[in-house]
Amino acid sequence: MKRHRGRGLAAAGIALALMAGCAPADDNGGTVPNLALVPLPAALEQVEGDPFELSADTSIEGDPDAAAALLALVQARAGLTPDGTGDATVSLRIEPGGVAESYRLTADAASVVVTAADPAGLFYGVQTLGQLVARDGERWIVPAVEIDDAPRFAYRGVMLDVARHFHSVETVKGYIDRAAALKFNALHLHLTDDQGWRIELDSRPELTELASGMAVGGDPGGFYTKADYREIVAHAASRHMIVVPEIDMPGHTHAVGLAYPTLVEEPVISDEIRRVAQEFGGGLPAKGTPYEGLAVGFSSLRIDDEATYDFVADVFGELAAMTPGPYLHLGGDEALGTDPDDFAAFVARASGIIADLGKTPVAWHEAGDAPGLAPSTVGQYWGYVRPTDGADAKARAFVQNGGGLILSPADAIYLDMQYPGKADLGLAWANGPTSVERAYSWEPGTIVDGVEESDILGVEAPLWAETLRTAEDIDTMAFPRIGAAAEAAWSPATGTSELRTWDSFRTRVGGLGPLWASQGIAFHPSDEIPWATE
Ligand code: TNX
Repeated sequence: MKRHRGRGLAAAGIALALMAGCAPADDNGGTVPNLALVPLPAALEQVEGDPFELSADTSIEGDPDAAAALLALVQARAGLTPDGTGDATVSLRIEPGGVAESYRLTADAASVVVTAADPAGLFYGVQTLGQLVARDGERWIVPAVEIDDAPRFAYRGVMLDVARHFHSVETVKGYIDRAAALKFNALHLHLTDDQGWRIELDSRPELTELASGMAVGGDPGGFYTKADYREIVAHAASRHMIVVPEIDMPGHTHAVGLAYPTLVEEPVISDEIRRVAQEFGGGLPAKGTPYEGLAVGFSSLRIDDEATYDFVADVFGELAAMTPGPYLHLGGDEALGTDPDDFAAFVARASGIIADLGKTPVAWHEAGDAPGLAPSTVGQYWGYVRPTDGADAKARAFVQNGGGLILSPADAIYLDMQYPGKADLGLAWANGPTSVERAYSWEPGTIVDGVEESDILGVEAPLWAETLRTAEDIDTMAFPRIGAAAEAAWSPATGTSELRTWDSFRTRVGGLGPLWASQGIAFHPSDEIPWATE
């Protein structure tokens, strides 16, 4: 068998096949598949030789969880149920010893073999295999390949805002499935904000009794019972994801005042708050009245009242007990209604409360330079790809304090930003609408000067929900741009091969259209992408 070899997909033939916008015809009148792999694997070699043919007679052997995941993918994509006993086998095995979350996938005419260092790696190998399944005339095939893959970053997150609009357990589980398929391993749930409190707590039942029933625009609210939350955590774990719950403080706390008026200050009404009320409606915030608008930065917990810290300890104590993952997120963004010294004192104490619970605090970048911030607090940077207003210095401060950094550049991977030419969903404050190309064209290693690769914990794509009411809205805003975030989080650095480029990505992501359609994902059919139809 003749082989074209080349590390990291550098072999010219592969690159051409991948970058061709459409699939050329082969001798059988079928098509030579483009390798629609997102995120791009660390190393891939396309082997010359016959592909593996997938049929009802194929036998899937090995790890039962991985086999079940593969079966579901193949049934959705190809309408096949490979439960045969034929010679053609797909073998799915764990072979401990490799890098965490890594896997190796080889496919040829006789077999497909996926071996992985751990269950997560095997799950990711199966996801890659699902992306490789392609129609070839009347057949379904897996092209002959050798893939060695492992993540660039340990933390690969998506964030869902369930506070501005509440989203059901089913919707959250669906988003977990979609994100895990792109090798994300963390779901950050933004559980509270000015418009509503979405998590039931035994120690503070008034929060959900009095502050969960509302949402932006007068839409219905809702909350997760503790059992719901545990169900989400368990579903995430089954897809190798942790849940990172966020209780946003000391700002974004207007809803807390509906349950505990003595814990919050009067809203601070700035000109910007008035402007947002004029543009988007919802009126001006008034203490004790539900807030249904889009303004941010007017509310604050009372910093000087010890009762506030009893509240913080109750809330994070209960959350810690039902969250197996290592992180609790305390928010800390846009606390414009809080005096800066008070803000610093608050985040220092809140992060200390979380650390004392045995968890690692996470905070938005504004909290980075607060004296007394708990050591090792993780920072989440939401500034621009080119930092403004000292946001990078604040992000750097977390690293100087012994913590890692999560990168969420707003003008690239805020998935709630409008698409160009599509203003019915999303906001546009982060440098205007965000094209798929802009979501892709940034490099995590060059955002914050003076931060080493090893200081970057990972990448997270937030999805704020002021304008998003349904699961379909979530799909539309996330897909395809979530693929760009997945690649930033998982794949080797931008430009390290000709495949880690926008030109390659747009073709690869376009090749995923049929798979996404088969899974019922309501992706935005962006005209930047050459979508494959089969
Ligand atoms: C900024 S960036 C926010 C959220 C909004 C979002 C809308 C950050 C940490 N906070 O409060 O929902 O913009 O895009």
